[in-house]
Parts: sequence; C-alpha cells; structure tokens
Amino acid sequence: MSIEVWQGDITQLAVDAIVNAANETLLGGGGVDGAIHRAAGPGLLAECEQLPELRPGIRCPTGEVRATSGHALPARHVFHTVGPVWRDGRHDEAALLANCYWQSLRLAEQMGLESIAFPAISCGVYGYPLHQAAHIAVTETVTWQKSHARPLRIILVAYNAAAFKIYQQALADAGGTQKSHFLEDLKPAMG
Ligand code: AR6
Repeated sequence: MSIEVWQGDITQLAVDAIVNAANETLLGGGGVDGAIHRAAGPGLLAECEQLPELRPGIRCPTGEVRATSGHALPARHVFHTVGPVWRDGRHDEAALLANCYWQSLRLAEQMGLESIAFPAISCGVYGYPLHQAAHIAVTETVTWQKSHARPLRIILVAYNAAAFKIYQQALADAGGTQKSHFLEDLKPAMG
C-alpha cells in the first residue's frame, strides 16, 4: 500500500470520495469549496442545505465530516470537513486538523469506499502553514493505512508545484512509499 500524491484540480478526480475543505455552515465558499460546488452543480448546495443544523448555521463542527453525493462531479461522494483556522498553533489546531483526516478515513471505511482524495485542508484561507499541515496529512494517512484495509487508495492532492514538493518531502520523511501523478497528464486534449 502507498499514499499517492497528485498535483492539480481535485474536482477532476474520479474517486469514491473527494474531501472538501468547507466551513461550518457547509453552504459553500471560496477556494476548493467554491471549485467543488461549481463543478458539482446546484444539487450539491441543495443537499448540504438539507443536512441537520447542530446549532443555528452550524452543520459540521471543526474537525468533523459530513458526506453528500458527488452530483455532477466524477467523484461519487463529497466528504465535507472543516479544518481549523490557524491562529498560533496553540489553539488545538494540530489535533483538529488531524481529526479531519482521521474522521474522513473512518467514514470512508464505514461506507466501504476504496478511494479517497484530500486537498490541503486549512492551507488556503484558513492560513495553516503548509509544511506543518503536510506533516499531519502524511502522519494520519500513513498511520491509518498501517492498521486498516480500506480505503485502499488514499490520494493527497497538491494544487500547485510548491505544495506538491512539500507533500513528497513529508512522505519521504515519514518513510512512506508513494506514487506521484500530475492531473495535467490526464487531459492532453485540453488547452
Ligand atoms: N483542487 C485542489 N486543491 C485546491 C483547489 C482545487 N480545485 N482549489 C484550491 N485548492 P482553501 P481552507 C487548495 O482556502 O484553507 C472556503 O471559503 C488551496 O491551494 O480552499 O481550509 C471554505 O468555505 C489550498 O492549499 O480551504 C472555508 O470558509 C487548499 O486547497 C475556507 O475557505 C485549501 O484552501 C476554508 O479554508
């Protein structure tokens, strides 16, 4: 088994589940959240609106995950998780970010899914330092794979070349085996 590192747009991946770096409302936003909603079409927002609110406006607390279908995406499901907003590293950020990965993997296992792809949760608008977040993503996924058979394929998606290098380095540091792909390789007919 190995962790795969991909570079490109997560909305193009035909996997069982792509993970969305959402906010607690689950009603969409910018970054990868906006890209996923645009690619999935309006049915995704309609399904999110139907999810129960735990408190007014809160459908998914930070560190947890909720599943919807993928609608117009090539992915079958979207797992909406909410990463922590980076403050100074002393506000439980690492544990909350680790939870996003672990809870998503647990849900994928419970749903019997074979493949899951993660963006760099919290590393955009929420400001988590990428090196530290990549270390957490790798630690959680490698640790999960050591003791669980499913999901068989775990993909970490880097949006740009700099993030891709950081993920590769984090995986090498963790002693994890890896396969690397560029999503651009898959669409030679485009552009
Ligand atoms: N494919 C893969 N990765 C992407 C894509 C994409 N299409 N687009 C952006 N990224 P962010 P956060 C990377 O800001 O920090 C939203 O408004 C991006 O380069 O999307 O968890 C939500 O509604 C970065 O590395 O998520 C929340 O309010 C990573 O995805 C808030 O932003 C995450 O960046 C969540 O902030």
